[in-house]
Amino acid sequence: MKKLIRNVLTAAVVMALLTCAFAVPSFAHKDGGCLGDVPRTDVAVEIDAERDKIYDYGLTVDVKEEKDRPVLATGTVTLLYSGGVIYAFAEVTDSDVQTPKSDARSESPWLTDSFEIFINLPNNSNVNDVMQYRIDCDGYPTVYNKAGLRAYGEKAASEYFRYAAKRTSYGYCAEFAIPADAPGQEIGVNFQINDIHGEEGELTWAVVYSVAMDGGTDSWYVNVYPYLSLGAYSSASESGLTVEATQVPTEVPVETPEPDGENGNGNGNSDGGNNGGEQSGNDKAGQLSAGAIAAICAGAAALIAACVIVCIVVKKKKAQVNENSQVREKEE
Ligand SMILES: [Ca+2]
Ligand SMILES: [Ca+2]
Repeated sequence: MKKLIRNVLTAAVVMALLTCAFAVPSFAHKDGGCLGDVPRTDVAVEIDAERDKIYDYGLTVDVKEEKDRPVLATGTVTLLYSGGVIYAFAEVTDSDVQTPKSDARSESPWLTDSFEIFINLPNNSNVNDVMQYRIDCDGYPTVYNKAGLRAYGEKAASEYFRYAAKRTSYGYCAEFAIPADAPGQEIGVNFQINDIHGEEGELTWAVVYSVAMDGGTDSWYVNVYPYLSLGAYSSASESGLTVEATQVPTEVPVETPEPDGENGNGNGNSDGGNNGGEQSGNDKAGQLSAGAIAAICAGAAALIAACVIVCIVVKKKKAQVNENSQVREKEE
């Protein structure tokens, strides 16, 4: 009897473990599309809001998308990779650059004319792994993530990246140096321009194109971020750009997420805790897939079924023992 119970429980545990193993979702996601390779370089880049010559050979990404609202300010960001650091030079065309308010800087810095870079270093679907770096039009830096980091201002943010910005005849430019220890690897990214305009200080924004959305991604919707590689197959020197075409990364499409145009993304860009709606949309990104949840439930059901079988067997055995003992008592 004990052997039977042991065998039933062992089978149930094995079944549950196998079910859970197959339930682990794939986190390598390509759904946003590939933006290309960021050339590696040995040429020094100065973080001074001036465009270094070497940027001419960098990877340039357009930042001009938004699916549902008008975009007024657009721009580009040009990227290089050197010594484990992403160098980014953003050029924003904004006809109404407004001086950031001090309370906006300290409490809601997305409500400033500013440029943001989102880095998902593991290129996964976990929104808590995304780092957000922002520089406003006059050079105020902020760093944020949904895992609890909130480093606003020079003293706090300087620990995480180097930065500079200045106004131009067409708007402003911002230059970033962001540590990213992932040479040759693919990382998820998003880029965003926050545009304050008009007497009321209205906010609109532009982000990078996502294949999965056929337009702009939402700020924190990591599932549909596009990705790029860091110095995987190209390099830049003062003599030009070299592309080693044989090392082009393989793009393997995976499960396409459900596009969520609304995404609860009230202003498309606020830092987590400041916008409950946006948080809900991104929580969705960090959740397990429906298939994974179903498989886990199936594993749990197998365990429960095994326990029920064991209980029935034990109950029957007890009843049989009682019956036998009663028979023995009568015989005695
Ligand atoms: Ca520079
Ligand atoms: Ca503006």
